[in-house]
Amino acid sequence: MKITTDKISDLNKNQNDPYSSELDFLKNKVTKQGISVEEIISKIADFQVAIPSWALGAGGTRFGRFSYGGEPASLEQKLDDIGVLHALTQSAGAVSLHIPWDIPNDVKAIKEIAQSHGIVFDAMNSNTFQDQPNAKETYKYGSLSAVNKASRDYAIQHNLDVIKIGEELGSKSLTVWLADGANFPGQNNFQESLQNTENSLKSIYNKMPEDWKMLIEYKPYEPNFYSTVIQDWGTSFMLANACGNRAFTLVDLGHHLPNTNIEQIVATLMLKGKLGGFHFNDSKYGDDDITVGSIKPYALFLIFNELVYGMENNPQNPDLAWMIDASHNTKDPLEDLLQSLEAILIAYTQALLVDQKALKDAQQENDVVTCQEILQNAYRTDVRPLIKVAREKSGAAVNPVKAYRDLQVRNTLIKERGTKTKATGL
Ligand SMILES: [Mn+2]
Repeated sequence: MKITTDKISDLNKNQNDPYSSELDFLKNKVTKQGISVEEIISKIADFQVAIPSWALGAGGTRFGRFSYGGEPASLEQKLDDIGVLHALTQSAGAVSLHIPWDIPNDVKAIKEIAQSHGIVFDAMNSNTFQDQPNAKETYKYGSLSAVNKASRDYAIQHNLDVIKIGEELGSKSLTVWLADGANFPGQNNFQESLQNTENSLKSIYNKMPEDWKMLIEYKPYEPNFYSTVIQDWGTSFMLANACGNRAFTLVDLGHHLPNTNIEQIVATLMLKGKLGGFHFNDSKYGDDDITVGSIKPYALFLIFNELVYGMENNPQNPDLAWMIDASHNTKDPLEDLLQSLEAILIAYTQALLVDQKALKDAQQENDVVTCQEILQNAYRTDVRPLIKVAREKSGAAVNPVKAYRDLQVRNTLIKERGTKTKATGL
């Protein structure tokens, strides 16, 4: 299914959602604060988030999986689904692939489909957390960290294969997330596991093309419950430094223990020029992978406040690879992704409204009350009219979820693909 720009502009014309009076009110308010409305609108329009190929079908828990029907069964169909999201929002202009599930049969054809939707290939993701059919070595006891050299070499080669596929598609980065760790005390020698991981990552890094980046993700627990080899940002940072200046830490919001101050981690990494990528989701307990902003929107805003500060003040940090990393057990996956994109843009826009100069002054005066007032003044601003106008200007739907429903996207996908298809890559 392809949504044309004509269809979207018709929907925008006929929508019962006139937002012009709210927009005028907001423009007045923002202009009085000395902020350029046009600059904010163009920053919103420019913000692009990658959609991972594994978020387009119904996810699941280890207890079960409930299909939606019309799920993409091939890489071509996954790109078509992201094309729908991008047509509706103009902010989902990238895909992040997961190998081995997304190996293209015909690279040229896949590139053409992506191009027709305005989608570029963002970071490539390797998978060494499970054994594929006919695998010659096992990852049961770890991959890049394994005591068994054959398993380590097999995992290194897999990452190099992923880079090769990514090069053909035009990707420029590799994301490494390891499930490696231990379920029981005494199972692993911590030092040996970490050293093996460092050596393996260096082997991959040294063979990466010169214009590629390596993004190293961390996670405190799960699937291993006693220890994880790359457990936190400090370990990832250390490994990135050991590899070289094109290796960076990747922060996934769900990969922290409860109450971790993620905004402080972001600030620290950006100061050191080592924040490479960001995975969005939300959680109540752990790596819940639920809709961005659905549980802790204020935390998301505080994180964006540091990201915006870092993007403006830390030229030593590279442009960030933004991606949604979520799973959907009870919502239509595409509607869920639309809600996530909305939440990301809201938090980003609110952070753009923070009066940085006034905040700095208040901090220098140790005026704690004013510091909080400044942050919460931005957070409590309903910025949605700015997002709507940015969308309308860039040819997206003013209200993407409503447009998705008005256009009967899910029903059309079910008619095209049937009810029994299953998206791969989870
Ligand atoms: Mn992630």
